Amino acid sequence: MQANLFEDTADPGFHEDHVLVDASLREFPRAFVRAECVQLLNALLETTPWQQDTLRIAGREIAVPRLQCWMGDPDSRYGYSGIQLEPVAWSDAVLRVRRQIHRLSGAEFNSVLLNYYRNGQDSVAWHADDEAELGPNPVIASVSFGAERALQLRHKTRQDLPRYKLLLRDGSLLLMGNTLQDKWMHQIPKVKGLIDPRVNLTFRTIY
Ligand SMILES: O=C(O)CCC(=O)C(=O)O
Ligand SMILES: [Mn+2]
Repeated sequence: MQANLFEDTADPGFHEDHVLVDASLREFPRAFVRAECVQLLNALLETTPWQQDTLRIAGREIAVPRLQCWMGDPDSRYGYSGIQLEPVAWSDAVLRVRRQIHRLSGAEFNSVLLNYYRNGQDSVAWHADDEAELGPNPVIASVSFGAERALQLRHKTRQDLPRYKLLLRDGSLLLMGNTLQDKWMHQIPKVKGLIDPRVNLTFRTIY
């Protein structure tokens, strides 16, 4: 009871910095209070036009292991691994999330990639968000609702550095610093037996 009370009244601006040699992450573990998290997860699940995208690998069409939606200002077209994403218009739920992210980060974002991990079998493989449209050193704001999942990071060239692991909790914001995409890769691995859904929003600026 006491722990919940603390969580519900905790300051959304509370944050912790993780320093990874040549990059940094700023974690706001309680960017959204618990009551908002439940409302926002449901609203995002219900009002987002989720799509099953496919990747072409060695001439074969492979379903991406999660559902996605690219949302943003009309001119924020985005593509990766051969997928071209046309933005859909901002939904009320996502605008509500964006307002809080602008407040906490002091940065502005004109687009967002939403990922819906239906259960532990959905995942995202090792990658860096380093596409040209994002500019040379993009700051990306990653917001999570629903099931807690691990974010793993590994350095692109320094094999001597250990992997870094962070648990992305319900209602958290992770600001990925400006050198992270250049120096590090990240992934969300599959989790056996997990049945709970998770929605992640990565707010970006497209130039
Ligand atoms: O789900 C996450 O926390 C990360 C998603 C991600 O890395 C991406 O969409 O680029
Ligand atoms: Mn990413």
